[in-house]
Amino acid sequence: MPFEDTIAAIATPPGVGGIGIIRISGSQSEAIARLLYRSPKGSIPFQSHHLYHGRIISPATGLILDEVLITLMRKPHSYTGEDLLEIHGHGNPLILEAVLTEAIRAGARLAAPGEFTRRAFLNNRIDLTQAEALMGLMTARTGRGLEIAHAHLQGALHRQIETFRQSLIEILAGLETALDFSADEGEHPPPANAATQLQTVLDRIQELLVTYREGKMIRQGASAVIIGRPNVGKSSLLNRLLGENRAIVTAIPGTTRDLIEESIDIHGIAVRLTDTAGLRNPDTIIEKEGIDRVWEKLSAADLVIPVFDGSTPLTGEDQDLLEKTKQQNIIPVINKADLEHLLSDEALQGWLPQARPLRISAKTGAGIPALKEAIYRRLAGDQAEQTDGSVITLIRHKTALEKTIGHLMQVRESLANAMSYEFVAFDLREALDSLGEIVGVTTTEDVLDRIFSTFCIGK
Ligand SMILES: Nc1nc2c(ncn2[C@@H]2O[C@H](COP(=O)(O)OP(=O)(O)OP(=O)(O)O)[C@@H](O)[C@H]2O)c(=O)[nH]1
Ligand SMILES: [Mg+2]
Repeated sequence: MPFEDTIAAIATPPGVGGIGIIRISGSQSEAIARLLYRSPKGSIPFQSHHLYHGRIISPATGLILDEVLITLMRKPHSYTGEDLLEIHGHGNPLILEAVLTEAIRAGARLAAPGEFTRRAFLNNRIDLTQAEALMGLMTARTGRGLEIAHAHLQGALHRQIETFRQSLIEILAGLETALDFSADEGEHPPPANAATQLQTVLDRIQELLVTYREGKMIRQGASAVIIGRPNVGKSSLLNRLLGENRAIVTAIPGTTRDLIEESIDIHGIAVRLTDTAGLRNPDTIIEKEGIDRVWEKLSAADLVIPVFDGSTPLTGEDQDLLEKTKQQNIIPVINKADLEHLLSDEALQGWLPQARPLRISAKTGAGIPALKEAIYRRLAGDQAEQTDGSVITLIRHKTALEKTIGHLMQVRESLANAMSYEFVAFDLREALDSLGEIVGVTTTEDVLDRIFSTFCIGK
């Protein structure tokens, strides 16, 4: 689908940098290059994918705007699938804006956010999952997030969805053939192995769907708040998890006053950990302010880690805290396991019927790997695989898979009740459409607008 207009944008981030890049895509790219660029060698052929050194000169004033490297990537072998010009200049916003202004005077228009990638999608260079993976590459917070984005960019999710689609198309074709055969006899034959085939696809779609919980955590990260009465070792635990002495640790109760936040990577999930002020009846207005902040922080936390001191029996403050976090997603931790055990699991049991406390020592590091594992499991779910297999990370994919499953369940019921072919085929087609939304076969303009508007300008 060729576009009428040629788009242009500064592709490098705002601010000063070693290099700044302007991208121009569309049928006028070469004409713009020929108008603005001057080679020391005189006229050049603009061979595709070759880099040329020279200057950008304002056609109106004859002034040199920048000394650049320029490359023209001719269609269809470019990012957008159109003639794509890249001007690599000096990374000063004044220079880049001057060059961009000349490109616009020469006939380009300013690109909208994500418009280069949108053209790549509309010109069938990439599918929608790959376009989204490009965004994932830019926003990944952990190495694992990057791995997933790379896998999706290579088409892993696309291929998986296509396999599902092919299986459904086969089922549909099988039913049609059966219908043709039965037309003469005027009755429906049993749908042979359609029901088993359908169940296989359904199971595989379900398997992909359950990866969302983990995928979402990997994409957006999670927050975990460490709480407890003073001196139980909250700051020591934060330091131990981080592997550095970030928070002040002393034997004086009430050492931490403010919230201390740092991130760690737990099996690919960027977990923002918050150390907090010890919870007790505050002595001063400063301490009160610190404790108020803890309660505010708790309400938005994905996970709460209440810490208890294993070398002392349970106190009223501990019980108060247990009472107040009853509704939260918690991993209770008994610290100071290196000292004599004076706090039994049973003492906490009444408060925590489901969650068994973990024994750790922030001092020696004992139990820390198990705690990290528990944090990961609690956030990503028990089914999380920690493999590089396809993982979905976007709510858009999750919703489309759920819709697909809904339609396929309908198909299953129709088959079980020996409903007529039309019923079965209708829902099968709906399921195919829902799957098609993921890869972009059946995606509306609004959805495309929503996806690409989250991109940067120049991408
Ligand atoms: N033996 C032992 N001592 C620990 C352990 N963890 C922390 N401590 C000691 O307990 C004291 C309090 O530790 P912090 O980490 O400051 O405790 P906190 O919960 O942050 O205290 P506040 O900030 O006052 O609320 C310090 O003297 C630590 O060295 C542990 O696992 N074993
Ligand atoms: Mg502290």
